Amino acid sequence: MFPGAALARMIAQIGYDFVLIDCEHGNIDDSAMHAAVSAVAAEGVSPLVRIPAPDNVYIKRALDSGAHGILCPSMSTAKEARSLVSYAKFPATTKVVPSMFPNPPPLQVPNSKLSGIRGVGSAFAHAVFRQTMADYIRTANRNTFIAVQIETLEGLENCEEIAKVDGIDLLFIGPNDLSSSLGYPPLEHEAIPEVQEAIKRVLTAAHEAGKYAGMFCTASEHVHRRFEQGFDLMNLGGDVVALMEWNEAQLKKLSDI
Ligand code: 3PY
Repeated sequence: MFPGAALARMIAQIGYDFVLIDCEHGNIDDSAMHAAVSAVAAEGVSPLVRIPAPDNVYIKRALDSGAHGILCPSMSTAKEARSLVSYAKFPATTKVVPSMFPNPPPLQVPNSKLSGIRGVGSAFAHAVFRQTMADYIRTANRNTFIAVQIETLEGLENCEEIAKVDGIDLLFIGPNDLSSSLGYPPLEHEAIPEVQEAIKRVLTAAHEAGKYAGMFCTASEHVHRRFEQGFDLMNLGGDVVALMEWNEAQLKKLSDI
């Protein structure tokens, strides 16, 4: 959530598989997002960007920075999910000019169901992937990861259809928003049976569609429990909370001074 390449690099060095750069709720602008993506990738860790909304501009900016994938909040319908995928995928190449492009055509994007409308032109993305630009363009449609958050009643009701959308790789539960959307206090979600049932529904929807399921977690015990339940990808808290909790705990121990 905090901007800064040094901070992003340090978090990447801790041992995580990915670092989520939060441009939805975090204090991270476009320029800080670029810096964090490069810093995380340089440590051999995957930079994922949580974009503010399912908007073509945000998606293009995140993927053009070289992010290995995006996480989109509040996905509501399969139609919206299809648009999201199309913004994140280059158009498949359907024609070649043999005289200009020897075998294999250097910029050809394989024709597949994942053809979209992503614009070509980033000078950064291929470097973050340690590829040539041509290789990046050829492989990005299958290498960039697309995750969507199920965290509203509407998203929950449509989660089976959203999971089936080609190109959506993972359904990620935002338990606090999901709890709010179901009419319960956000931070109490662990104790609310209806929210827990909703969480199971999303997990099942993802796996039945052959996709991954993930969940926002704030502590290692939560990660462990969700892993045992069958979830595939969890985050673990965040920088701001970690900083505050450590300081509060240490300061409390000094309260007798
Ligand atoms: C949620 O818990 O709703 C989240 O989206 C976490 O940021």
